[in-house]
Amino acid sequence: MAYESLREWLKALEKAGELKRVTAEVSPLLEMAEVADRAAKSGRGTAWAGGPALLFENVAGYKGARVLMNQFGSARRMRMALEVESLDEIAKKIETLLHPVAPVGVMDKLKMLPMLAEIGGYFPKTVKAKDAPCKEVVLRGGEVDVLKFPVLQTWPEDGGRFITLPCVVTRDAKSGKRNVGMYRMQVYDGQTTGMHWQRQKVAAEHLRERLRAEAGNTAGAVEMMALTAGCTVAAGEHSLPPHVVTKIRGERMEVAVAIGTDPATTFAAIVPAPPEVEEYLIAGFLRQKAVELVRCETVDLEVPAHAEIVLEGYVELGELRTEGPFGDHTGFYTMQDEYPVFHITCITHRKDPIYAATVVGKPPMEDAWMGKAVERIFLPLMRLTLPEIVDVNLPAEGVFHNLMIVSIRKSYAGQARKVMSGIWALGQAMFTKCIVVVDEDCDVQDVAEVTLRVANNIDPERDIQFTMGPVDSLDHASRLPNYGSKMGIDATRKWAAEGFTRVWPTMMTMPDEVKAKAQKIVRDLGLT
Ligand SMILES: Cc1cc2nc3c(=O)[nH]c(=O)nc-3n(C[C@H](O)[C@H](O)[C@H](O)COP(=O)(O)O)c2cc1C
Ligand SMILES: [Mn+2]
Repeated sequence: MAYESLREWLKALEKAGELKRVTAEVSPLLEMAEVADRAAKSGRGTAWAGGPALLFENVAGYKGARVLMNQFGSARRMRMALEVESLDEIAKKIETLLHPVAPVGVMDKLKMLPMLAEIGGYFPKTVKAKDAPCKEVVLRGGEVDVLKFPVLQTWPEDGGRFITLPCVVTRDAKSGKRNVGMYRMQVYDGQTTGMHWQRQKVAAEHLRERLRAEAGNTAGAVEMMALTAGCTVAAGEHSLPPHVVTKIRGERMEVAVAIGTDPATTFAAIVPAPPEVEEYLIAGFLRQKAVELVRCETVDLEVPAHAEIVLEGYVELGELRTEGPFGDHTGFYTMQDEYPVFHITCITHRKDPIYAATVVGKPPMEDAWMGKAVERIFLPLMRLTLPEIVDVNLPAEGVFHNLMIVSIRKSYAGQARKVMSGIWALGQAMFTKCIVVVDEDCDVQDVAEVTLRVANNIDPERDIQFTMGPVDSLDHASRLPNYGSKMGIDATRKWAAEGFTRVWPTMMTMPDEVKAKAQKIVRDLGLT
């Protein structure tokens, strides 16, 4: 049964022994992050499985408040969150949806009906405000103060407090479709926050769409882009004509933010889905039950009815403010940059809201498990474009955009390089700084095996492919912010068709009967 809310999820975690309550007084400034980091990394060994979820019940300065952290921080909890025994189950389900067997006769068509009916049931439903727990308390005007919630500061040199687990809802002005993305929000004051959607993300495109509509395409595309997100061109340095700036300035794009949603919805907000697919539908698909939505009070958007906290407001077109620094999941601080500003017009919340947060930092941490789930679920989608891919590994230390290891079934010359190009063209995989391609007989999940293959199999000058393209805003080494080089390593066996004329040696293995005999002798010696 799907978890309707964060509370139901919390109950399930406690019942499964996956939750620890923290009764000691802990400050949301640095202390909570350090406790959560230690919990996330606890039990770390060769088979690190992640520590428990934490419910802070004694928050310094916030009497009665509760904060949930590390809810996704273990392999088991990630499976529980998506209600599967193995994440590959979801991948298989997606594969069935993507490759329906073409119906031959009437009977086959009839057989497909239940599947279609099931998909129909995943679309979100809208409920009345009176049935939406997220509206138990409604705050407007002078009552609006986001700092009534224990928003964390996670690292000492951070620019301030940041909302770290928000589901940010925007609408595409053209298609009317909603997007839910997780983009951190720096709290400037009780009514104002930053909106850290990177330029390549869907909400940033929604904003650009509005800018294009307001400014017209003649006004200078570069400047318009600069005014949207994460750009070092300061707001005052653009060359838009003054009348266009005046026009853009009073315009708004509505935004709503849900904090503390059911786990499938929270997870859907980080999934790098195609822009046309609403995350509410993805959440419905993942939990196999429609997400209940409710209309916002002051903006034309819908939010999960069972959310703990909802912030409603707008981003003013063309307004930017310095965001950061922020201790990020690379283990480094991401530096200040200019991002849009979120103005809060209304806050609604449950009577005793549970604030949900995460801390990112040097891996492995909670987001490693979310990333692993994305890795598994996206494998069938990658295979749609690149069917030769056998398996993929995004090691936690590669922080998702720095390192991807793929194994392929190689059938023709140059195929490893074709796969690299394909990955760099595949949605958010565009950010991948380093791609390692190995043959299908190499287990990509075994990083030691991969290291051995790569180091042995490459002639560096021949097998390393460099290219240029967009890079993650978190990359601090690229020559320019958001733009730099990438590297692909072709560690597959080289073929004569690729100009390799020497003999390629085989890897050593023992005959099975020798292995069996040796195994028995070794076991008798007490060795494993
Ligand atoms: C904890 C966490 C924090 C994140 N913070 C940001 C962020 O501040 N800015 C951003 O652009 N992406 C951030 N991401 C990644 C996005 O959520 C992810 O790229 C997502 O697919 C974006 O949704 P979209 O494709 O609908 O734009 C974060 C992910 C996680 C798990
Ligand atoms: Mn999206």
